[in-house]
Amino acid sequence: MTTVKGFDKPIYVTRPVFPTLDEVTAKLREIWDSQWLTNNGPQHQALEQELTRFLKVPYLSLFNNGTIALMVACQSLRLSGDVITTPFTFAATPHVLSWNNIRPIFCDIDPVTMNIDAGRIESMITPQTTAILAVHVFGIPCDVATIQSVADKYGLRVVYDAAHAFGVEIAGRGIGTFGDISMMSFHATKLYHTLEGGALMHGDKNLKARIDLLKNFGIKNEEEVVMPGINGKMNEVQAAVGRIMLGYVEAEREKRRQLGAVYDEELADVPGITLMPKAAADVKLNHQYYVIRVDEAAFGRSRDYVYDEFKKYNVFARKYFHPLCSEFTCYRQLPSARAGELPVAEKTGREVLSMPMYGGLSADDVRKICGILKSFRR
Ligand code: T4K
Repeated sequence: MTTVKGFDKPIYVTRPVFPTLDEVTAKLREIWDSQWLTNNGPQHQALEQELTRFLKVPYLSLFNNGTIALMVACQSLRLSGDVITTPFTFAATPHVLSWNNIRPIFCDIDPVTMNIDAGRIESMITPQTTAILAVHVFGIPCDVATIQSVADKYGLRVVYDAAHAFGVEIAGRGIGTFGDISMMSFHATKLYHTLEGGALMHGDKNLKARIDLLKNFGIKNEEEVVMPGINGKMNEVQAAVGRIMLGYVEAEREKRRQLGAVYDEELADVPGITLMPKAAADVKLNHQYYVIRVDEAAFGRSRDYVYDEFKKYNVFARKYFHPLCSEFTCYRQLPSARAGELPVAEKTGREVLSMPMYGGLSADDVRKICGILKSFRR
């Protein structure tokens, strides 16, 4: 029997992409020379233009993080009442609804893509429903066509949490062009980052003006404050790092694509392991995450066993997204969150495991991680 060895150093689910210190120092010098640190400075203006082009969207507004951006998206569309969303997401998604006094209505998910089950949305609409807040989970696009047709039929707004979907395209169209507004997160753990940061994307010039007011306290000029805004501004250091990181993102995407292919190859025939879902042929993915599912009956071990056992080998995978948002104490009393209402999400939450995925890993590292996983099988 061969014994599988662990790693000498911890292998985390991800590591941020770091630009060189020289590049950062040069940009910091520009900022010091400009004597401008925040409030729509030159780095901010430049990054906004660069990202608008890169992400192929008509309009884009930068934010200090993705959560505040999504809060402002709800405010800018004046959402209220109930909003249909997914339980299989990061806490920020339903939290922004709550912070806007909106009740999240959890809809079950698709068993393959793990995104909101677009075919179920219509049955959940009531007179209180004002919008659909869908998430392109792990960068796999939602069924945008079905979601839009349901929204059009009932006069609902569509907001996408595209936190995971930087650089994703459908048939050459930027993912941020679907729905009324899309949010992206530029958190350090994302494929592309600005240390912390985020953006809203949409196709409406008037909406951009409103969003830009809302993220700056509603200040129109020194004499007029025209709406109750918040402080959602990205500062110059974040924007400068973002400009540097644009030069890294395609290489990082390609490295992750190659590592994803190694996972696919190594785990293809392992009973009880479901690979990262594939997208339609016309989708350009970002390969940010590699997520497997562990079927306890077929694999002989549970996801929790795998997660715990991996740690003994210095591998720190993550259970994104367990617990489901509908299982949080602040939401589990909602009728849509009752046990048994969300069977696919509940099963997925028990089975998913985000595997280490970042450009600093080698193909051999991934083969070793897969070897460790296979050694757990009973
Ligand atoms: N919507 C969705 C669907 C989201 O996934 C998120 C964020 C949001 C909205 C909100 O966007 P932001 O407001 O964050 O812009 C991480 C991220 O903090 C969070 O941004 C992300 N989703 C979520 C999926 O993952 P944690 O609590 O798992 O992060 P943490 O600190 O445990 O980091 C994960 C691993 O990364 C660590 O084990 C080690 C490594 N790491 C992390 C950091 C911060 C480093 O090596 N260096 C670092 O600096 O939430």
